[in-house]
Amino acid sequence: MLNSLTIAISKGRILDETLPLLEKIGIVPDEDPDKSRKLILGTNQSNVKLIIIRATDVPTYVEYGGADVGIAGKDVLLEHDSSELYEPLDLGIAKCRLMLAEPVQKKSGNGRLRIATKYTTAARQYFTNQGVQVEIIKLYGSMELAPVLGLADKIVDLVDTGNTLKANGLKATETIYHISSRLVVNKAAMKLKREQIKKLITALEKVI
Ligand code: PRT
Ligand code: MG
Repeated sequence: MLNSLTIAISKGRILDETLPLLEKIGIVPDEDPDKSRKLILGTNQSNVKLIIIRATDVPTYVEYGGADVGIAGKDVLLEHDSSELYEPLDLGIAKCRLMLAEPVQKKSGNGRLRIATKYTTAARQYFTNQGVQVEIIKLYGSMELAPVLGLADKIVDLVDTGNTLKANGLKATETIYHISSRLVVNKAAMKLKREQIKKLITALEKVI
């Protein structure tokens, strides 16, 4: 008798890139997760369920055992205290870069550099390593606006094509981190459901 296994995933690009991987290892949801309003989806494997949550909530659900495993962007994991999670596998999906960006037409700033970002932990670490003192302003979205409206000198944000920066008169100057999505595992589940989780990891390793 197999234990049940719950996998936490977020809608959007992570789900879009995870479903083909799951299909390759023989896990297919009962309904299209993009269309369904259900937050818990069964799959063709009676013991495997998918739970659909916000990207930033994935590490929290997995840490507290609401889900046994999850798929989360490294950006999200860098902002979460990940000592409470195992991170056994880089899935190499939903890739992008965490970058420092500034206005193409630099405005003359004096005093301490102000950085607007949703990624305060990663940004603070980066500037500490550089030995540069900055003021970090936490925002939850639309960081690109901050330099335009004079809230900050620069931003730290995720960049894929660079189109969003460009459209807002910004350019990336430094790569802080190469981001991809990782498989994360609840620590207790890793013990209690060891065989099943190992099987999942091995199967995923073969298809990435
Ligand atoms: O949107 P929501 O608040 O629900 O959560 P979320 O934004 O965390 O979810 P989602 O689905 O947007 O992103 C999930 C994960 O995808 C992130 O945690 C990253 O690990 C990864 N990822 C990969 C990205 C991007 N590429 C990306 N380009 N996440 C966000 N972006 C955004 C970026 O923030 C910027 O606004 O896309 C814009 C830049 O894209 P370009 O192509 O214009 O450079
Ligand atoms: Mg988003």
